Amino acid sequence: MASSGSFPLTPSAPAAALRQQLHMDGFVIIRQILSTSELEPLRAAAARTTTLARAGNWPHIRTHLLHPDLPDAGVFAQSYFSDALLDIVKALLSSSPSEGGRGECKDDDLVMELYNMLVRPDAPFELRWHRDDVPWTATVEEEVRRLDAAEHAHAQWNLALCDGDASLVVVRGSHRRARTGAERTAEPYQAVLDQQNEGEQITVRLDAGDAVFYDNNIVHRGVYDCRQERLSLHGTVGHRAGSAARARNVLQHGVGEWVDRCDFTSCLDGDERIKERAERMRHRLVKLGRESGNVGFSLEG
Ligand SMILES: O=C(O)CCC(=O)C(=O)O
Repeated sequence: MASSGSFPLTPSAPAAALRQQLHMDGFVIIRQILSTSELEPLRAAAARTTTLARAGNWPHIRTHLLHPDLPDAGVFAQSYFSDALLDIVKALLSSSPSEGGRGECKDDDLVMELYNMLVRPDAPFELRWHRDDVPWTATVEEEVRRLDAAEHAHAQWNLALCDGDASLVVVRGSHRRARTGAERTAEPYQAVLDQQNEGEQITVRLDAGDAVFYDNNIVHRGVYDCRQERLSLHGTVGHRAGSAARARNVLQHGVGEWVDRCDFTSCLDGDERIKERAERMRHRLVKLGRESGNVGFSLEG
C-alpha cells in the first residue's frame, strides 16, 4: 500500500496544476496552508471544543463549527472564510474554457456549507469503504451514470491541526471509474481493497497545517488510531452554479436551524472584506435553500 499522495503541492502552485491533480487523482495534498502563527489559535480552539464535546457539553460537534452558540465559532469562522483556504477553493472550482467549465470562480460564486471536526476516537474505529454520493450497492451502469453526472460544484477538504493525521485512505483515480470486480466483492473493512490495484491505495498523511482536498466520490474510508491525537477540520464550500438540492442537503444537516442567528460581522475580527465575504456566502446558502423548498428554517435572506 502506498503511503502518501504522489505530488504534494504548496499553496502557491498554479490553479490549473491543482485542478489537474484533483481531476486525475481525485485528491490533492497541499502542504502548509497555514503558518504556525495561524495554526496556534485554531489548534487551541479545536482542543477547547473537543474538551467541551467529550464532556458532553456540545451536542453539535459533528454538525458545525460555525454554530453561533459555540464559544470558539469566531476562531473557526476566521479560518473557514480566510484567503488561505478560499483561494484554493476558488482555484479548484474554476475551470477554463478548454476545461469546458464555468470560468473563473470568484468570491461571489462561493456558498457557505459545512464545517466539522474530525477527532481521535476513544477506541479503535474504522469506517467501511464508500463513496459519499454513490451507494455501494450501485450497479456498474448506475455507478458510471452517477459519476458522470456529478456536478463538481463544491470543494471538500481535511485540514490537519496536529502532526501525524493518517486516517483517510483513498483509491487514487477511483472517482472517474466504476469499481473493479475485486472492489465490488471485497469485504467492507478489507485492508487492501484490490490486490491488483494495491499501488493506487493511498493513506493520506498530513502534518499540522497541511490539507487534502478530495472528490467525495473517490472510493475511500477512515481508519482511526485511538492513540494518535487528531484534530482535523473538515470543510466544504459550494459554487452557486451547483444545484439547490445540495444547499437543501446542507441545511438539512441542522444548519437551517441556526444559520439565521450567525452574525459574521460581529464574530469575525478585523478585515471588513472577510466579514462581507462571510455574510454574502451565508446569504447565498439561505437563498439556495429557499429556492429548493422548505428546509425548516425561517430567516430574512
Ligand atoms: O476521517 C476521515 O478522514 C474520513 C472520513 C470519511 O470517510 C467520510 O467523512 O466520508
